[in-house]
Order: sequence, then C-alpha cells, then structure tokens
Amino acid sequence: MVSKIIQKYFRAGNLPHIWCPGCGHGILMRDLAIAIDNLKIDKDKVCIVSGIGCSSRIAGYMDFNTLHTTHGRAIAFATGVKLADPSMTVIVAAGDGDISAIGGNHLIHAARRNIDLTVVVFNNDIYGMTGGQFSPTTPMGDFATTAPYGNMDRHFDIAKLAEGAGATYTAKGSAFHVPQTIKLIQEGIAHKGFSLIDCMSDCPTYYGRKNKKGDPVKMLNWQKDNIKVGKLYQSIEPEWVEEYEKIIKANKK
Ligand SMILES: Cc1ncc(C[n+]2csc(CCOP(=O)(O)OP(=O)(O)O)c2C)c(N)n1
Ligand code: SF4
Repeated sequence: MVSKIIQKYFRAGNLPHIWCPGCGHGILMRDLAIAIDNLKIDKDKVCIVSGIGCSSRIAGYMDFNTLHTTHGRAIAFATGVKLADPSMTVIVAAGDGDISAIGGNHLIHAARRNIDLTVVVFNNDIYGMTGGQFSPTTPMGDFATTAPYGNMDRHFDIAKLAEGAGATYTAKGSAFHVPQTIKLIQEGIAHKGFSLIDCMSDCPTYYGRKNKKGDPVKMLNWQKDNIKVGKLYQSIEPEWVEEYEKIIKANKK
C-alpha cells in the first residue's frame, strides 16, 4: 500500500527528503497522499501550494501540480490558482510559523471569504527550518532559540483562530493519530469552503531538544496521551469562488 502511494504520488528524483530522522512532517505528508488517494481525485486536478519552511518542502516531494512559493504567501498563490481554475482541488501545506505569523493575515481573510481551499498545518510549535525560533504556537514558558528563558507570549490555537475568522471546517490531527488524521484531511478536502486541519507534528531537533521532550518515539507517545484529535467545526456557507462566478454571470452583457 505504502509503496504504491510512493510510486503514484511522489517524485522519486527528489527523494530522499531532507527532514531530520524522527521529524513528524514525513508522516503527515504520507497522510495527505493517502487522503487524496482515498478520495480518488485525478492527480492532475490537485494543486499543492506551500510557503517556505521544513514542512513546505512537500511541494517538491509530491507529484501533483505544485507551487513552492514565498514565506507566508501560500494562501495568496492558492487563491489565484482556485480563481483561475475552480475545478482544481487546491491544498495549502504550511508550517505554524508560515501560516500564523507572517501569513496570518492571509489566513484570516481566506477564512473570512470561505474560499474553497484546504489548509493542512504541519504544526511543530516552532520555526524548524531557521533554527528553532519561537512561533505563535510555541506554548508559554517553553524554550526556543529566541526564548532562552522561556517564551513569554501566549500562543495561538490555529484551528480556533480560523473558526473565529470564518472557516467552515476545522479539525485537529496529529502525526501519531494516523487513521484519524487521514480521515480528517479527507473530510476537509471534500468540504466545500475554507477548511483547516491543524496537525501536531514533532520537531525533535529543535523543539524536542530545547524542551527536553526526549526522542521522536517519546514525542509521538506524548501526542498519543495529550492530543485530542477530531473535527471541531463544520457549517455550510456561501463559497467565495461560486459567489464570484454568480456576479460575473449576472453582469455579462
Ligand atoms: C519573508 C521571509 N521572512 C523570513 C524567512 C525565513 N524563514 C524561512 S522558513 C521560516 C520559518 C519556518 O517555520 P514554520 O513555518 O513553522 O515551518 P517549519 O520549518 O517548522 O516546518 C522563516 C522565518 C523567509 N524565508 N522569508
Ligand atoms: S528541523 Fe525540525 S521541522 Fe525541520 S526537518 Fe528537522 S525535525 Fe523536522
């Protein structure tokens, strides 16, 4: 099953990936591929858009239409793709820093518009790629390269933030909870409107080491015991691209 998924959905020439041993991003990338496979979507009708970060590398590894864009701007590019071809399934893969710090405004306004995008957050509570600086999801008191005495900021709950801004599907998954996370990503993709699945990943190299969380297995077991996964919210609201098309139709001379 896994080798079939790898052959079908990954660019062999770009593998092996650069992630550290034990990084949760690889598990979540596979979950995303399986979710797309389960939905039987034609791979030429899928576009994966990422920003910059360790997690954003998936746009290079996955064999779909892909855009590896600039830090924090994945949703802006994804909006353009969806408008240009509304028949496309457009998925944004983003780190917690990418989507909730520099890309925070794109997130809240895309959620407000209820545009039919699916955002999968690879949330490891830290900036992995740049060396372990704290991000908006780093828990208060935890250590980071830029918080040697403990992070004094309160943290964002990205799923709640998206729901508050207008997202019509939100859920929490994790690298540990594989079958549940695949199902939630599937539901998010199938949902018409703005969906966000906030998936706990693990960065043993920076977050784990700085916070003495133990090896990757211990970090995954922590997720098993502490993360509650599942759908948080779903509602049916007018979708932005469909509303846009109605306006064009109504005003055609
Ligand atoms: C405009 C801009 N600002 C800053 C950076 C540096 N930068 C690259 S990735 C990154 C953060 C990565 O963290 P996150 O998005 O959480 O993803 P992770 O690496 O943890 O998967 C930053 C600050 C950049 N590339 N571009
Ligand atoms: S630095 Fe952290 S997030 Fe980046 S690949 Fe390594 S373990 Fe994963």
